[in-house]
Amino acid sequence: MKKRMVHLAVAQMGPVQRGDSRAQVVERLKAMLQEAHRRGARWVVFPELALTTFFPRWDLKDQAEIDSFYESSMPNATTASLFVMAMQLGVGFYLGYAEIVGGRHFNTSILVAPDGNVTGKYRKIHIPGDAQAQDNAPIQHLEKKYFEVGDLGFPVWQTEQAKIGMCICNDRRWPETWRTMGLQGIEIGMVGYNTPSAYVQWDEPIHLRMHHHLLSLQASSISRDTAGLSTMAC
Ligand code: CDV
Repeated sequence: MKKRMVHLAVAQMGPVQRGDSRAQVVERLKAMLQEAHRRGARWVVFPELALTTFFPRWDLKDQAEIDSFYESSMPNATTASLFVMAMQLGVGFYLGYAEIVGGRHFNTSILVAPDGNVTGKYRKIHIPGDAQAQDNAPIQHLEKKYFEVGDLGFPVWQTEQAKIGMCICNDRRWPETWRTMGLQGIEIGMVGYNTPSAYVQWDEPIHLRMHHHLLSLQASSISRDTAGLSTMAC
């Protein structure tokens, strides 16, 4: 395999509050894209559901309000300037967002090439949490209420720099995610994630949370079918 140098960045954006607008979030993403470019990055990974607050933590009742968290097209009027900036800077990116298509709801990520074009799309397969709110839970995790299981498999995409695959958060903990992409020759695995500080189904001690996160990525990167894989998690 020919040796290549590809500069990669993960853009840790901090929390998005329920009152934050998409336009405000996009400005934050653009500022991080610019900083990553200044620091030499060619690809940037943004988190899971990056355009809004992580709404699965609330048991929302009003369908119109629920649907307001999803995007029906990408790019769209609010995100277009991020794509234009990426193209002008020649920086590709991974972006996680909630997608609504024909009344179906997915937790989605896209791969946007350094020329600004959408090259790949992935829909989260390992949907964690509950379909119904748990009584007396201090924080809900209702991804099963808001998303169906992704229907696009685990593809990889040949870009100018490398063969890139995507998954989303909980997907990183399951071997079939990496094996499926490994068998297709993945070289860089991009993972947007949003691991909550408290999870209703699993009381994981705080000191183990980062350990298990890194363990999943490192073990998957070094396993037989993904030898030489770089993982970028944000
Ligand atoms: N957003 C996620 O998929 N979070 C899961 C939690 C719920 C276990 C994670 O793997 O971090």
